[in-house]
Amino acid sequence: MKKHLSNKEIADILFEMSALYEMEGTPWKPAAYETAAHAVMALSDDAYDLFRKGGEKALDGIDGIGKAIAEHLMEIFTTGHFKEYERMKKKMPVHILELTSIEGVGPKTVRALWQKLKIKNRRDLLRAAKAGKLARIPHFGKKSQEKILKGIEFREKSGGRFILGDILPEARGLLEAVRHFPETERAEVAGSVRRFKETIGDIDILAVSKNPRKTMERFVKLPAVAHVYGTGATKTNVRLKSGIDADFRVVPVNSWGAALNYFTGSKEHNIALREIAIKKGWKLNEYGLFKGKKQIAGETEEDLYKAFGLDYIPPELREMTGEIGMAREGKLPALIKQGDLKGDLQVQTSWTDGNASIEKMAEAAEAAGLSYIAITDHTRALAMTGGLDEKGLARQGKEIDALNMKRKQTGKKLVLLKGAEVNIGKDGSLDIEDETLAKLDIVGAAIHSHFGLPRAEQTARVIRAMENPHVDIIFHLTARRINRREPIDVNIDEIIAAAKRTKTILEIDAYPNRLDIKDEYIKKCAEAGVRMSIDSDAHAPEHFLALLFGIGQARRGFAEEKHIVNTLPVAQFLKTIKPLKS
Ligand code: DGT
Ligand code: CA
Ligand code: CA
Ligand code: ZN
Repeated sequence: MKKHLSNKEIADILFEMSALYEMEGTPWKPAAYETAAHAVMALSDDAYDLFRKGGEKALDGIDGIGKAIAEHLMEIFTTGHFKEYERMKKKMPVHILELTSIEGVGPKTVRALWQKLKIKNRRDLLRAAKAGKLARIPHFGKKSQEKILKGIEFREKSGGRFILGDILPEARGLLEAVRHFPETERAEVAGSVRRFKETIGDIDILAVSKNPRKTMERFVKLPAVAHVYGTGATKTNVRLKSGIDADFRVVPVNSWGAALNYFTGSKEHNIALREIAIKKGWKLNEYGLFKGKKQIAGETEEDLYKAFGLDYIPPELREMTGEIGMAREGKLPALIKQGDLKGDLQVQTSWTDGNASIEKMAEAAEAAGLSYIAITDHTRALAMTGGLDEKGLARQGKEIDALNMKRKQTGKKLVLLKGAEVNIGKDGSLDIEDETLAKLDIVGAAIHSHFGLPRAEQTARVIRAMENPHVDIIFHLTARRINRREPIDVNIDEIIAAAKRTKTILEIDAYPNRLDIKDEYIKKCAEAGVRMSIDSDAHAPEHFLALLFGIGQARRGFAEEKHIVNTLPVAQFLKTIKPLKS
Protein backbone atom coordinates (compact mmCIF):
# COMPACT_ATOMS: atom_id res chain seq x y z
CA MET A 1 0.00 0.00 0.00
CA LYS A 2 1.20 3.56 -0.68
CA LYS A 3 1.46 6.07 2.14
CA HIS A 4 -0.26 8.86 0.27
CA LEU A 5 -3.75 7.52 -0.44
CA SER A 6 -6.52 9.73 -1.81
CA ASN A 7 -9.62 10.31 0.31
CA LYS A 8 -11.55 7.94 -1.94
CA GLU A 9 -8.96 5.17 -1.49
CA ILE A 10 -9.03 5.64 2.28
CA ALA A 11 -12.82 5.61 2.34
CA ASP A 12 -12.88 2.38 0.33
CA ILE A 13 -10.54 0.71 2.83
CA LEU A 14 -12.73 1.90 5.70
CA PHE A 15 -15.86 0.59 3.94
CA GLU A 16 -14.09 -2.74 3.44
CA MET A 17 -13.11 -2.84 7.12
CA SER A 18 -16.73 -2.22 8.06
CA ALA A 19 -17.81 -5.18 5.90
CA LEU A 20 -15.00 -7.40 7.20
CA TYR A 21 -15.98 -6.78 10.81
CA GLU A 22 -19.60 -7.38 9.95
CA MET A 23 -18.68 -10.76 8.45
CA GLU A 24 -17.06 -11.66 11.74
CA GLY A 25 -20.08 -10.50 13.70
CA THR A 26 -18.03 -7.94 15.64
CA PRO A 27 -20.31 -5.48 17.43
CA TRP A 28 -19.98 -1.66 16.99
CA LYS A 29 -16.98 -1.67 14.68
CA PRO A 30 -18.91 -2.01 11.40
CA ALA A 31 -20.90 1.15 12.14
CA ALA A 32 -17.83 3.04 13.38
CA TYR A 33 -15.88 2.25 10.20
CA GLU A 34 -18.81 3.13 7.99
CA THR A 35 -19.24 6.47 9.71
CA ALA A 36 -15.51 7.13 9.36
CA ALA A 37 -15.63 6.25 5.64
CA HIS A 38 -18.45 8.73 5.05
CA ALA A 39 -16.56 11.33 7.06
CA VAL A 40 -13.48 10.95 4.87
CA MET A 41 -15.61 11.14 1.70
CA ALA A 42 -17.14 14.38 2.95
CA LEU A 43 -13.79 16.09 3.64
CA SER A 44 -12.96 19.01 1.40
CA ASP A 45 -9.23 18.67 2.14
CA ASP A 46 -6.96 15.74 1.45
CA ALA A 47 -6.80 13.62 4.67
CA TYR A 48 -3.11 13.03 4.00
CA ASP A 49 -2.46 16.79 3.89
CA LEU A 50 -4.42 17.29 7.10
CA PHE A 51 -2.22 14.69 8.74
CA ARG A 52 0.99 16.20 7.35
CA LYS A 53 0.05 19.60 8.71
CA GLY A 54 -1.71 18.68 11.95
CA GLY A 55 -0.60 15.16 12.87
CA GLU A 56 -2.83 12.60 14.54
CA LYS A 57 -4.72 15.37 16.32
CA ALA A 58 -6.03 16.69 13.01
CA LEU A 59 -7.32 13.22 12.06
CA ASP A 60 -8.86 12.56 15.46
CA GLY A 61 -10.50 15.99 15.18
CA ILE A 62 -12.49 15.03 12.08
CA ASP A 63 -16.16 14.59 12.96
CA GLY A 64 -16.97 10.88 12.69
CA ILE A 65 -13.41 9.60 13.16
CA GLY A 66 -12.55 8.29 16.60
CA LYS A 67 -9.18 7.75 18.18
CA ALA A 68 -8.77 4.11 17.15
CA ILE A 69 -9.44 4.77 13.47
CA ALA A 70 -7.31 7.93 13.52
CA GLU A 71 -4.43 5.76 14.72
CA HIS A 72 -4.96 3.36 11.84
CA LEU A 73 -4.93 6.23 9.33
CA MET A 74 -1.70 7.42 10.88
CA GLU A 75 -0.31 3.92 10.50
CA ILE A 76 -1.07 4.06 6.75
CA PHE A 77 0.37 7.57 6.33
CA THR A 78 3.60 6.79 8.18
CA THR A 79 4.28 3.11 7.33
CA GLY A 80 2.29 2.41 4.17
CA HIS A 81 0.65 -0.49 6.00
CA PHE A 82 -2.60 -1.19 7.80
CA LYS A 83 -1.78 -4.43 9.56
CA GLU A 84 -5.27 -5.30 10.77
CA TYR A 85 -6.71 -4.68 7.28
CA GLU A 86 -3.98 -6.72 5.62
CA ARG A 87 -4.52 -9.60 8.04
CA MET A 88 -8.25 -9.64 7.39
CA LYS A 89 -7.85 -9.31 3.62
CA LYS A 90 -5.51 -12.30 3.59
CA LYS A 91 -8.32 -14.42 5.01
CA MET A 92 -10.84 -12.89 2.58
CA PRO A 93 -9.00 -11.95 -0.63
CA VAL A 94 -12.10 -10.83 -2.53
CA HIS A 95 -13.44 -7.65 -4.15
CA ILE A 96 -15.77 -6.85 -1.29
CA LEU A 97 -17.08 -3.52 -2.57
CA GLU A 98 -17.66 -4.87 -6.08
CA LEU A 99 -19.70 -7.73 -4.64
CA THR A 100 -21.65 -5.75 -2.07
CA SER A 101 -22.59 -3.20 -4.74
CA ILE A 102 -24.96 -5.89 -6.07
CA GLU A 103 -28.49 -5.84 -4.70
CA GLY A 104 -29.04 -8.79 -2.38
CA VAL A 105 -25.35 -9.27 -1.52
CA GLY A 106 -24.26 -8.20 1.96
CA PRO A 107 -21.00 -8.88 3.85
CA LYS A 108 -22.26 -12.18 5.28
CA THR A 109 -23.14 -13.39 1.78
CA VAL A 110 -19.69 -12.35 0.53
CA ARG A 111 -18.12 -14.52 3.20
CA ALA A 112 -20.30 -17.53 2.38
CA LEU A 113 -19.64 -17.06 -1.36
CA TRP A 114 -15.91 -17.14 -0.73
CA GLN A 115 -15.90 -20.01 1.74
CA LYS A 116 -18.22 -22.32 -0.21
CA LEU A 117 -17.53 -21.38 -3.82
CA LYS A 118 -14.31 -19.33 -3.83
CA ILE A 119 -16.15 -16.43 -5.49
CA LYS A 120 -13.92 -13.36 -5.64
CA ASN A 121 -15.65 -10.85 -7.88
CA ARG A 122 -18.73 -10.04 -9.91
CA ARG A 123 -17.67 -12.21 -12.83
CA ASP A 124 -17.24 -15.28 -10.62
CA LEU A 125 -20.60 -14.60 -9.05
CA LEU A 126 -22.36 -14.27 -12.39
CA ARG A 127 -20.87 -17.54 -13.59
CA ALA A 128 -21.86 -19.38 -10.39
CA ALA A 129 -25.39 -17.96 -10.44
CA LYS A 130 -25.90 -18.94 -14.08
CA ALA A 131 -24.67 -22.46 -13.33
CA GLY A 132 -27.15 -22.71 -10.46
CA LYS A 133 -24.38 -23.18 -7.89
CA LEU A 134 -25.58 -20.62 -5.38
CA ALA A 135 -28.14 -23.07 -4.04
CA ARG A 136 -25.23 -24.80 -2.26
CA ILE A 137 -24.94 -21.91 0.12
CA PRO A 138 -26.80 -22.15 3.45
CA HIS A 139 -30.07 -20.16 3.55
CA PHE A 140 -29.86 -19.61 -0.20
CA GLY A 141 -32.80 -20.62 -2.34
CA LYS A 142 -33.68 -20.30 -6.02
CA LYS A 143 -35.24 -16.96 -5.21
CA SER A 144 -32.07 -15.40 -3.82
CA GLN A 145 -30.18 -16.78 -6.80
CA GLU A 146 -32.59 -15.09 -9.21
CA LYS A 147 -32.42 -11.87 -7.24
CA ILE A 148 -28.64 -11.83 -7.52
CA LEU A 149 -28.75 -12.54 -11.25
CA LYS A 150 -31.14 -9.64 -11.69
CA GLY A 151 -28.92 -7.42 -9.55
CA ILE A 152 -25.88 -8.18 -11.69
CA GLU A 153 -27.77 -7.60 -14.94
CA PHE A 154 -29.10 -4.28 -13.67
CA ARG A 155 -25.63 -3.26 -12.56
CA GLU A 156 -24.17 -4.05 -15.98
CA LYS A 157 -26.99 -2.31 -17.80
CA SER A 158 -26.20 0.93 -15.95
CA GLY A 159 -23.05 0.95 -18.07
CA GLY A 160 -20.41 2.22 -15.70
CA ARG A 161 -22.19 5.45 -14.82
CA PHE A 162 -21.39 6.78 -11.36
CA ILE A 163 -23.80 8.03 -8.72
CA LEU A 164 -23.54 11.83 -8.36
CA GLY A 165 -23.22 11.52 -4.58
CA ASP A 166 -20.06 9.44 -5.00
CA ILE A 167 -18.59 11.86 -7.53
CA LEU A 168 -19.43 15.36 -6.35
CA PRO A 169 -16.87 15.52 -3.50
CA GLU A 170 -14.13 14.48 -5.93
CA ALA A 171 -15.27 16.92 -8.64
CA ARG A 172 -15.35 19.75 -6.12
CA GLY A 173 -11.93 18.70 -4.81
CA LEU A 174 -10.48 18.88 -8.32
CA LEU A 175 -12.11 22.26 -8.89
CA GLU A 176 -10.63 23.63 -5.67
CA ALA A 177 -7.19 22.35 -6.68
CA VAL A 178 -7.45 24.01 -10.11
CA ARG A 179 -8.63 27.26 -8.55
CA HIS A 180 -5.54 27.23 -6.36
CA PHE A 181 -3.10 27.06 -9.29
CA PRO A 182 -1.43 30.51 -9.41
CA GLU A 183 -2.15 30.90 -13.17
CA THR A 184 -5.88 30.17 -12.87
CA GLU A 185 -8.18 33.13 -13.47
CA ARG A 186 -11.44 31.23 -13.09
CA ALA A 187 -12.64 27.66 -13.09
CA GLU A 188 -15.93 25.79 -12.95
CA VAL A 189 -17.30 22.26 -13.06
CA ALA A 190 -19.41 21.76 -16.22
CA GLY A 191 -21.19 18.74 -17.75
CA SER A 192 -23.73 16.54 -16.04
CA VAL A 193 -22.20 17.28 -12.61
CA ARG A 194 -23.16 20.94 -12.97
CA ARG A 195 -26.65 19.91 -14.09
CA PHE A 196 -26.94 17.70 -10.96
CA LYS A 197 -27.85 14.67 -12.99
CA GLU A 198 -28.34 11.60 -10.80
CA THR A 199 -25.64 9.59 -12.55
CA ILE A 200 -22.45 10.83 -14.15
CA GLY A 201 -20.49 9.51 -17.13
CA ASP A 202 -17.42 11.71 -16.68
CA ILE A 203 -16.38 14.89 -14.91
CA ASP A 204 -15.87 18.03 -17.03
CA ILE A 205 -13.85 20.96 -15.71
CA LEU A 206 -13.15 24.28 -17.44
CA ALA A 207 -10.65 26.99 -16.62
CA VAL A 208 -9.26 30.27 -17.86
CA SER A 209 -5.51 30.50 -17.34
CA LYS A 210 -2.71 33.01 -17.81
CA ASN A 211 -0.49 30.10 -18.77
CA PRO A 212 -2.47 27.15 -20.17
CA ARG A 213 0.56 24.88 -20.63
CA LYS A 214 1.62 25.31 -17.00
CA THR A 215 -1.96 24.70 -15.87
CA MET A 216 -2.10 21.42 -17.79
CA GLU A 217 1.22 20.34 -16.29
CA ARG A 218 -0.09 20.96 -12.82
CA PHE A 219 -3.39 19.23 -13.53
CA VAL A 220 -1.89 15.90 -14.61
CA LYS A 221 0.24 15.88 -11.47
CA LEU A 222 -2.71 16.17 -9.07
CA PRO A 223 -2.86 13.27 -6.58
CA ALA A 224 -6.36 12.29 -7.76
CA VAL A 225 -5.08 11.53 -11.28
CA ALA A 226 -4.37 7.85 -11.91
CA HIS A 227 -3.75 7.79 -15.66
CA VAL A 228 -3.32 10.38 -18.42
CA TYR A 229 -4.99 9.44 -21.72
CA GLY A 230 -3.75 12.56 -23.44
CA THR A 231 -2.71 16.12 -22.71
CA GLY A 232 -2.28 19.23 -24.84
CA ALA A 233 -2.35 23.00 -24.52
CA THR A 234 -6.15 23.25 -24.26
CA LYS A 235 -7.44 19.78 -23.46
CA THR A 236 -6.45 16.97 -21.11
CA ASN A 237 -8.19 13.66 -20.50
CA VAL A 238 -7.43 11.57 -17.45
CA ARG A 239 -8.72 8.68 -15.41
CA LEU A 240 -9.04 9.46 -11.71
CA LYS A 241 -8.17 7.09 -8.89
CA SER A 242 -11.84 6.56 -8.12
CA GLY A 243 -12.25 5.04 -11.58
CA ILE A 244 -14.13 7.89 -13.27
CA ASP A 245 -12.65 9.87 -16.20
CA ALA A 246 -12.27 13.63 -16.23
CA ASP A 247 -12.03 16.09 -19.15
CA PHE A 248 -10.18 19.30 -18.36
CA ARG A 249 -10.18 22.25 -20.75
CA VAL A 250 -8.55 25.65 -20.73
CA VAL A 251 -10.53 28.19 -22.72
CA PRO A 252 -9.93 31.82 -23.82
CA VAL A 253 -11.36 34.41 -21.47
CA ASN A 254 -13.56 35.94 -24.21
CA SER A 255 -15.14 32.53 -24.78
CA TRP A 256 -15.74 31.68 -21.13
CA GLY A 257 -19.54 31.94 -21.23
CA ALA A 258 -19.91 30.14 -24.55
CA ALA A 259 -17.55 27.36 -23.47
CA LEU A 260 -19.19 26.95 -20.07
CA ASN A 261 -22.56 26.79 -21.77
CA TYR A 262 -21.40 24.32 -24.41
CA PHE A 263 -19.66 21.96 -22.00
CA THR A 264 -22.45 22.14 -19.43
CA GLY A 265 -24.92 20.76 -21.95
CA SER A 266 -27.11 18.95 -22.16
CA LYS A 267 -26.27 18.17 -25.74
CA GLU A 268 -29.96 18.50 -26.67
CA HIS A 269 -30.17 21.92 -25.00
CA ASN A 270 -27.04 23.01 -26.92
CA ILE A 271 -28.52 21.89 -30.21
CA ALA A 272 -31.70 23.84 -29.55
CA LEU A 273 -29.70 27.00 -28.82
CA ARG A 274 -27.64 26.51 -31.95
CA GLU A 275 -30.84 26.23 -34.00
CA ILE A 276 -32.10 29.53 -32.61
CA ALA A 277 -28.79 31.09 -33.66
CA ILE A 278 -29.06 29.65 -37.17
CA LYS A 279 -32.60 30.99 -37.55
CA LYS A 280 -31.34 34.46 -36.71
CA GLY A 281 -28.47 34.12 -39.17
CA TRP A 282 -25.87 33.82 -36.37
CA LYS A 283 -23.41 31.13 -35.46
CA LEU A 284 -23.02 29.56 -31.99
CA ASN A 285 -20.13 27.38 -30.93
CA GLU A 286 -17.95 26.88 -27.84
CA TYR A 287 -15.99 30.06 -28.72
CA GLY A 288 -18.93 32.45 -28.78
CA LEU A 289 -22.01 33.70 -30.56
CA PHE A 290 -21.04 35.27 -33.89
CA LYS A 291 -22.66 37.53 -36.45
CA GLY A 292 -20.39 37.08 -39.42
CA LYS A 293 -16.89 37.36 -37.96
CA LYS A 294 -17.96 39.55 -35.06
CA GLN A 295 -18.52 37.99 -31.61
CA ILE A 296 -21.78 39.38 -30.26
CA ALA A 297 -22.04 37.35 -27.02
CA GLY A 298 -20.45 34.54 -25.04
CA GLU A 299 -18.11 36.20 -22.56
CA THR A 300 -20.59 35.14 -19.89
CA GLU A 301 -23.49 32.70 -19.94
CA GLU A 302 -25.80 35.51 -18.90
CA ASP A 303 -24.99 37.64 -21.97
CA LEU A 304 -25.45 34.59 -24.16
CA TYR A 305 -28.99 33.85 -23.00
CA LYS A 306 -29.77 37.56 -23.13
CA ALA A 307 -28.65 37.77 -26.78
CA PHE A 308 -31.14 34.99 -27.56
CA GLY A 309 -33.92 36.90 -25.81
CA LEU A 310 -34.10 34.24 -23.10
CA ASP A 311 -34.07 34.53 -19.32
CA TYR A 312 -31.01 32.87 -17.75
CA ILE A 313 -31.65 29.13 -17.55
CA PRO A 314 -30.14 27.41 -14.47
CA PRO A 315 -27.98 24.37 -15.39
CA GLU A 316 -30.35 21.89 -13.70
CA LEU A 317 -33.09 22.80 -16.17
CA ARG A 318 -31.06 22.39 -19.36
CA GLU A 319 -32.55 19.06 -20.40
CA MET A 320 -35.07 20.10 -23.07
CA THR A 321 -38.12 19.57 -20.91
CA GLY A 322 -39.68 22.92 -21.75
CA GLU A 323 -37.06 25.28 -20.34
CA ILE A 324 -36.42 27.23 -23.54
CA GLY A 325 -40.07 28.14 -24.12
CA MET A 326 -40.46 29.14 -20.49
CA ALA A 327 -37.31 31.28 -20.65
CA ARG A 328 -38.61 33.02 -23.76
CA GLU A 329 -41.93 33.85 -22.08
CA GLY A 330 -40.33 34.89 -18.80
CA LYS A 331 -42.01 31.94 -17.07
CA LEU A 332 -39.10 30.02 -15.61
CA PRO A 333 -39.78 28.97 -12.01
CA ALA A 334 -37.93 30.61 -9.13
CA LEU A 335 -36.23 27.34 -8.17
CA ILE A 336 -35.81 26.23 -4.57
CA LYS A 337 -32.26 27.01 -3.41
CA GLN A 338 -29.67 25.31 -1.22
CA GLY A 339 -30.35 26.56 2.29
CA ASP A 340 -34.13 26.89 1.87
CA LEU A 341 -34.94 23.80 3.94
CA LYS A 342 -35.83 24.35 7.58
CA GLY A 343 -36.76 20.80 8.52
CA ASP A 344 -36.10 17.19 7.65
CA LEU A 345 -38.99 14.74 7.83
CA GLN A 346 -37.21 11.41 7.59
CA VAL A 347 -34.52 10.53 10.13
CA GLN A 348 -33.65 7.09 11.53
CA THR A 349 -31.83 6.55 14.81
CA SER A 350 -30.22 3.75 16.81
CA TRP A 351 -33.74 2.85 17.96
CA THR A 352 -33.75 0.90 14.67
CA ASP A 353 -31.18 0.78 11.88
CA GLY A 354 -29.63 4.23 12.29
CA ASN A 355 -26.23 4.37 13.96
CA ALA A 356 -26.70 7.32 16.32
CA SER A 357 -28.95 8.34 19.22
CA ILE A 358 -31.82 10.79 18.79
CA GLU A 359 -29.75 13.39 20.61
CA LYS A 360 -26.72 12.95 18.33
CA MET A 361 -28.92 13.21 15.26
CA ALA A 362 -30.48 16.39 16.65
CA GLU A 363 -27.03 17.92 17.19
CA ALA A 364 -25.93 17.03 13.67
CA ALA A 365 -29.13 18.39 12.11
CA GLU A 366 -28.75 21.64 14.02
CA ALA A 367 -25.15 21.92 12.82
CA ALA A 368 -26.44 21.38 9.28
CA GLY A 369 -28.64 24.45 9.68
CA LEU A 370 -32.02 22.78 10.28
CA SER A 371 -34.52 23.90 12.90
CA TYR A 372 -36.65 20.76 13.17
CA ILE A 373 -36.43 17.05 12.34
CA ALA A 374 -38.97 14.26 12.55
CA ILE A 375 -37.70 11.03 14.08
CA THR A 376 -39.09 8.34 11.82
CA ASP A 377 -37.74 4.97 12.82
CA HIS A 378 -38.91 1.82 11.08
CA THR A 379 -41.92 -0.10 12.36
CA ARG A 380 -42.84 -3.64 13.31
CA ALA A 381 -42.84 -5.34 9.89
CA LEU A 382 -39.14 -4.50 9.36
CA ALA A 383 -38.07 -6.91 12.06
CA MET A 384 -34.48 -7.03 10.77
CA THR A 385 -34.06 -3.35 11.67
CA GLY A 386 -35.66 -3.88 15.10
CA GLY A 387 -38.78 -2.05 13.87
CA LEU A 388 -40.88 -0.45 16.60
CA ASP A 389 -44.38 -1.58 17.57
CA GLU A 390 -47.03 0.59 19.25
CA LYS A 391 -45.40 0.25 22.65
CA GLY A 392 -41.97 1.06 21.23
CA LEU A 393 -43.31 4.20 19.55
CA ALA A 394 -44.94 5.27 22.81
CA ARG A 395 -41.66 4.82 24.67
CA GLN A 396 -39.78 6.71 21.99
CA GLY A 397 -42.38 9.49 22.18
CA LYS A 398 -41.64 9.93 25.87
CA GLU A 399 -37.92 10.14 25.20
CA ILE A 400 -38.53 12.76 22.51
CA ASP A 401 -40.66 14.84 24.90
CA ALA A 402 -37.92 14.66 27.52
CA LEU A 403 -35.24 15.57 24.99
CA ASN A 404 -37.21 18.53 23.68
CA MET A 405 -37.62 19.79 27.23
CA LYS A 406 -33.95 19.38 28.00
CA ARG A 407 -32.90 21.03 24.73
CA LYS A 408 -35.18 23.97 25.37
CA GLN A 409 -33.75 24.48 28.84
CA THR A 410 -30.22 24.49 27.49
CA GLY A 411 -31.05 27.02 24.78
CA LYS A 412 -30.91 24.62 21.83
CA LYS A 413 -33.13 25.69 18.96
CA LEU A 414 -33.84 22.54 16.98
CA VAL A 415 -37.19 20.88 17.74
CA LEU A 416 -37.75 17.12 17.52
CA LEU A 417 -41.01 15.85 16.05
CA LYS A 418 -42.49 12.42 16.69
CA GLY A 419 -42.88 10.29 13.61
CA ALA A 420 -42.49 6.88 12.07
CA GLU A 421 -41.65 5.24 8.78
CA VAL A 422 -44.62 2.90 8.73
CA ASN A 423 -44.39 -0.14 6.49
CA ILE A 424 -46.91 -0.62 3.68
CA GLY A 425 -47.96 -4.26 3.43
CA LYS A 426 -48.60 -6.15 0.20
CA ASP A 427 -52.27 -5.10 0.20
CA GLY A 428 -51.64 -1.48 1.19
CA SER A 429 -52.38 -2.00 4.88
CA LEU A 430 -50.09 -0.51 7.52
CA ASP A 431 -48.26 -2.30 10.33
CA ILE A 432 -49.20 0.17 13.10
CA GLU A 433 -52.66 0.78 14.61
CA ASP A 434 -54.43 4.04 13.69
CA GLU A 435 -54.73 4.99 17.36
CA THR A 436 -50.94 5.14 17.67
CA LEU A 437 -50.48 6.92 14.34
CA ALA A 438 -52.94 9.59 15.48
CA LYS A 439 -50.58 10.54 18.30
CA LEU A 440 -47.58 11.18 16.04
CA ASP A 441 -46.68 14.59 14.62
CA ILE A 442 -45.88 13.12 11.26
CA VAL A 443 -46.47 9.73 9.64
CA GLY A 444 -44.54 8.56 6.61
CA ALA A 445 -45.47 5.32 4.89
CA ALA A 446 -43.13 3.39 2.64
CA ILE A 447 -42.73 0.25 0.58
CA HIS A 448 -39.93 -2.13 1.58
CA SER A 449 -41.05 -5.41 0.00
CA HIS A 450 -43.08 -6.99 -2.83
CA PHE A 451 -41.30 -4.79 -5.37
CA GLY A 452 -42.40 -6.91 -8.30
CA LEU A 453 -46.20 -6.57 -8.14
CA PRO A 454 -47.95 -5.77 -11.43
CA ARG A 455 -48.67 -2.11 -12.10
CA ALA A 456 -52.39 -2.04 -11.26
CA GLU A 457 -51.91 -3.89 -7.98
CA GLN A 458 -48.84 -1.84 -7.02
CA THR A 459 -50.66 1.44 -7.76
CA ALA A 460 -53.74 0.41 -5.76
CA ARG A 461 -51.48 -0.62 -2.88
CA VAL A 462 -49.89 2.83 -2.62
CA ILE A 463 -53.24 4.59 -3.01
CA ARG A 464 -54.74 2.52 -0.20
CA ALA A 465 -51.91 3.65 2.08
CA MET A 466 -52.50 7.29 1.08
CA GLU A 467 -56.16 6.93 1.94
CA ASN A 468 -55.33 6.26 5.58
CA PRO A 469 -56.19 9.61 7.21
CA HIS A 470 -53.06 9.47 9.39
CA VAL A 471 -50.56 9.05 6.58
CA ASP A 472 -49.03 12.46 5.86
CA ILE A 473 -46.24 11.48 3.46
CA ILE A 474 -45.27 8.64 1.16
CA PHE A 475 -41.53 8.12 1.61
CA HIS A 476 -39.38 7.13 -1.40
CA LEU A 477 -42.39 6.21 -3.50
CA THR A 478 -40.78 3.95 -6.10
CA ALA A 479 -38.24 2.27 -3.77
CA ARG A 480 -35.56 2.39 -6.47
CA ARG A 481 -31.83 2.17 -5.69
CA ILE A 482 -29.93 3.80 -8.52
CA ASN A 483 -27.58 1.30 -10.24
CA ARG A 484 -28.93 -1.40 -7.95
CA ARG A 485 -32.69 -1.91 -8.01
CA GLU A 486 -35.37 -0.94 -10.53
CA PRO A 487 -38.23 1.27 -9.33
CA ILE A 488 -41.53 -0.43 -8.60
CA ASP A 489 -44.04 -0.20 -11.43
CA VAL A 490 -46.78 2.33 -10.66
CA ASN A 491 -49.08 4.54 -12.68
CA ILE A 492 -47.63 7.86 -11.62
CA ASP A 493 -50.53 9.94 -12.92
CA GLU A 494 -53.01 7.95 -10.83
CA ILE A 495 -50.73 8.25 -7.80
CA ILE A 496 -50.44 12.02 -8.24
CA ALA A 497 -54.21 12.38 -8.63
CA ALA A 498 -54.71 10.33 -5.45
CA ALA A 499 -52.08 12.37 -3.59
CA LYS A 500 -53.97 15.51 -4.54
CA ARG A 501 -57.34 14.06 -3.51
CA THR A 502 -56.06 12.65 -0.19
CA LYS A 503 -53.75 15.64 0.39
CA THR A 504 -50.76 13.38 0.87
CA ILE A 505 -47.24 14.71 0.50
CA LEU A 506 -44.82 12.89 -1.81
CA GLU A 507 -41.27 12.80 -0.57
CA ILE A 508 -38.11 13.53 -2.51
CA ASP A 509 -35.72 11.21 -0.70
CA ALA A 510 -32.35 12.92 -0.95
CA TYR A 511 -30.22 9.85 -0.30
CA PRO A 512 -27.90 9.87 -3.36
CA ASN A 513 -28.76 6.37 -4.53
CA ARG A 514 -32.51 6.93 -4.12
CA LEU A 515 -33.46 10.43 -5.34
CA ASP A 516 -37.00 9.21 -5.20
CA ILE A 517 -39.31 10.65 -6.52
CA LYS A 518 -37.20 11.56 -9.53
CA ASP A 519 -37.07 14.86 -11.45
CA GLU A 520 -39.73 13.96 -14.03
CA TYR A 521 -42.25 13.07 -11.31
CA ILE A 522 -41.35 16.16 -9.28
CA LYS A 523 -42.27 18.30 -12.27
CA LYS A 524 -45.63 16.56 -12.55
CA CYS A 525 -46.30 17.08 -8.83
CA ALA A 526 -45.38 20.76 -9.04
CA GLU A 527 -47.72 21.19 -12.02
CA ALA A 528 -50.54 19.31 -10.28
CA GLY A 529 -50.11 21.26 -7.04
CA VAL A 530 -49.16 18.19 -5.02
CA ARG A 531 -46.90 19.11 -2.14
CA MET A 532 -43.54 17.50 -1.66
CA SER A 533 -40.92 17.27 1.06
CA ILE A 534 -37.14 16.91 0.71
CA ASP A 535 -35.76 14.54 3.35
CA SER A 536 -32.30 13.17 4.03
CA ASP A 537 -33.36 9.63 5.06
CA ALA A 538 -30.39 9.99 7.43
CA HIS A 539 -29.17 6.86 9.18
CA ALA A 540 -26.04 8.57 10.53
CA PRO A 541 -25.16 12.12 11.64
CA GLU A 542 -23.23 12.96 8.47
CA HIS A 543 -26.15 11.99 6.22
CA PHE A 544 -27.80 15.41 6.57
CA LEU A 545 -25.30 16.49 3.92
CA ALA A 546 -27.37 14.48 1.44
CA LEU A 547 -30.09 17.14 1.47
CA LEU A 548 -27.91 18.86 -1.14
CA PHE A 549 -28.76 16.14 -3.66
CA GLY A 550 -32.47 16.30 -2.87
CA ILE A 551 -32.46 20.01 -3.56
CA GLY A 552 -30.54 19.41 -6.80
CA GLN A 553 -33.12 16.85 -7.90
CA ALA A 554 -35.99 19.16 -6.89
CA ARG A 555 -34.46 21.95 -9.01
CA ARG A 556 -34.23 19.56 -11.95
CA GLY A 557 -37.95 18.98 -11.37
CA PHE A 558 -38.76 22.73 -11.62
CA ALA A 559 -39.75 22.86 -7.92
CA GLU A 560 -40.03 26.15 -6.08
CA GLU A 561 -39.83 26.83 -2.37
CA LYS A 562 -43.64 26.88 -2.13
CA HIS A 563 -43.91 23.29 -3.41
CA ILE A 564 -41.75 21.88 -0.61
CA VAL A 565 -43.47 21.69 2.79
CA ASN A 566 -40.35 21.52 4.93
CA THR A 567 -39.24 24.97 3.81
CA LEU A 568 -41.86 26.23 6.30
CA PRO A 569 -40.81 27.16 9.84
CA VAL A 570 -41.86 24.50 12.36
CA ALA A 571 -44.96 26.22 13.80
CA GLN A 572 -46.35 26.97 10.38
CA PHE A 573 -45.39 23.53 9.15
CA LEU A 574 -47.34 21.83 11.95
CA LYS A 575 -50.31 24.10 11.41
CA THR A 576 -50.32 23.23 7.72
CA ILE A 577 -49.71 19.53 7.79
CA LYS A 578 -52.44 18.04 9.97
CA PRO A 579 -55.41 19.90 8.51
CA LEU A 580 -54.21 18.70 5.11
CA LYS A 581 -55.56 15.25 5.85
CA SER A 582 -58.77 16.13 7.69
P1 DGT B 1 -22.14 12.45 -18.89
O1 DGT B 1 -20.69 12.78 -18.87
O2 DGT B 1 -22.47 11.29 -19.78
O3 DGT B 1 -22.73 12.28 -17.55
O4 DGT B 1 -22.93 13.69 -19.55
P2 DGT B 1 -22.40 15.11 -20.00
O5 DGT B 1 -23.60 15.94 -20.30
O6 DGT B 1 -21.43 15.65 -19.02
O7 DGT B 1 -21.73 14.80 -21.40
P3 DGT B 1 -20.21 14.83 -21.90
O8 DGT B 1 -19.23 14.74 -20.81
O9 DGT B 1 -20.12 13.80 -22.99
O10 DGT B 1 -20.07 16.23 -22.63
C1 DGT B 1 -20.12 17.43 -21.87
C2 DGT B 1 -20.98 18.42 -22.60
O11 DGT B 1 -20.38 18.77 -23.86
C3 DGT B 1 -22.35 17.91 -22.96
O12 DGT B 1 -23.25 18.04 -21.89
C4 DGT B 1 -22.70 18.80 -24.11
C5 DGT B 1 -21.40 19.03 -24.80
N1 DGT B 1 -21.29 18.12 -25.93
C6 DGT B 1 -20.59 16.97 -25.99
N2 DGT B 1 -20.72 16.41 -27.22
C7 DGT B 1 -21.51 17.21 -27.93
C8 DGT B 1 -22.03 17.19 -29.27
O13 DGT B 1 -21.78 16.28 -30.06
N3 DGT B 1 -22.83 18.22 -29.65
C9 DGT B 1 -23.13 19.25 -28.81
N4 DGT B 1 -23.91 20.22 -29.23
N5 DGT B 1 -22.68 19.30 -27.56
C10 DGT B 1 -21.88 18.30 -27.12
CA1 CA C 1 -19.49 14.63 -18.44
CA1 CA D 1 -16.81 14.77 -20.90
ZN1 ZN E 1 -33.80 2.57 7.63
